[in-house]
Amino acid sequence: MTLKLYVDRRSHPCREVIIFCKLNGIDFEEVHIDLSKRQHLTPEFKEVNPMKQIPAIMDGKFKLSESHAIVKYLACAFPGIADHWYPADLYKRAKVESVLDWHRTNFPRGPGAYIRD
Ligand SMILES: N[C@@H](CCC(=O)N[C@@H](CS)C(=O)NCC(=O)O)C(=O)O
Repeated sequence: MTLKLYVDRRSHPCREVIIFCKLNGIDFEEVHIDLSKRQHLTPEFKEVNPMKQIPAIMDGKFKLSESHAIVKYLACAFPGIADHWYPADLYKRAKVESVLDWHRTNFPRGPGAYIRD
């Protein structure tokens, strides 16, 4: 059963999921959802992610969207993923969550905010 990634490599959250899989040797089938052709709005893709955004995955019958939720799921669902990605230790895991939340808030703002401030 192959993991399916619904992605467009022009999208940074999509690249996050692809890079995580490649770094960790997770096999996947890449399903290209071309944003410029509005393929994320098709009825077929809406079955995968009713929110009509990429990235999204299907692992067997399990469907999931949101890049951070996806990489955390993959870190737990696939064997042999190094602990440092999503540590079992509560305090270390909390630090990872903190960085992910920072990233969610600040990355979409782009570098302009840091150059200005
Ligand atoms: N918080 C989401 C963001 C997903 C997102 O904004 N995806 C964009 C591509 S970068 C998208 O699907 N845009 C199409 C739309 O919103 O109509 C994540 O991290 O996965």
